Amino acid sequence: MNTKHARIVTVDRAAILTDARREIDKLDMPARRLFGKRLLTLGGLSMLTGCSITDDASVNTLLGAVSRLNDRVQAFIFNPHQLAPTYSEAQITRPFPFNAFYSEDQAPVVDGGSYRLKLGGLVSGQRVWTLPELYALPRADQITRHICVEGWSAIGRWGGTPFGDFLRRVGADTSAHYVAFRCADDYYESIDMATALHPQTLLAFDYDGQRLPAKYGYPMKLRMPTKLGYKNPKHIVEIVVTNTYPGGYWVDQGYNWFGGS
Ligand SMILES: Nc1nc2c(c(=O)[nH]1)N[C@H]1C(S)=C(S)[C@@H](COP(=O)(O)O)O[C@H]1N2
Ligand SMILES: [Mo]
Repeated sequence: MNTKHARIVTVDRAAILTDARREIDKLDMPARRLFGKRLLTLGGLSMLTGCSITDDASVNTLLGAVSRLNDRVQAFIFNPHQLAPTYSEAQITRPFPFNAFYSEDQAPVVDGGSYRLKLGGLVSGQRVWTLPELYALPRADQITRHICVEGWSAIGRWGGTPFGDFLRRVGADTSAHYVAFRCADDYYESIDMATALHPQTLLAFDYDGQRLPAKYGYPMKLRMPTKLGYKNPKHIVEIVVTNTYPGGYWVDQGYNWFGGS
């Protein structure tokens, strides 16, 4: 037995498949059907991803490749015109849950008076925006469901300005791949341009008819009913349009980047 083969047999095949299945289970339903459980053999996965599985580092490479494949499939099947379900006021979850990588009393305190939203990257109008200027933009409202991968979902009502229109207004290159967000806490996130331009993607300033309270992301969050909770950044301070993959706070710890729901 050569050393390479010796290393192959030390890899726990069942554990790899469990992890791979977890990656594929993050896909939404049509994509999951597309993959099917038939592909969930080590041979099938390594063929699909072009990875060999010889040691722990290669296993991580394989799982990363499964996740990136998952991104591409989700992007491919994402319908930019299909709307997420909306709900009635009576269906709003009260109180709406708070979630962050810290507890509620540690939510960042942002001073609205001195706040300036920065725009960067592939944007011709790289000026800063004050809150009153942003509040004067055309308005939209939605009652939609927020789904967190920690196992809860809740219906909430957000108000703000359609993000695609805002991107066009500021002269963003809408053929770029990514829109990245930096937040007042240590959070950061990035999304695909198709989702940025989706009609229900909202730069939200309000929650349930009031200014967003600190816990829900004052002074603004990106609200996307087509994406999982962790993709929706709160406390946005900078928006960058780019072709360089920016990652995200949870994504860089192994969550799937596309994060469609
Ligand atoms: N800036 C920032 N945005 C964030 C997070 C965070 O910790 N910081 N957590 C994310 C996660 S995992 C979820 S589920 C939602 C929670 O939003 P909520 O507090 O309005 O329910 O915010 C997302 N956006
Ligand atoms: Mo979440």
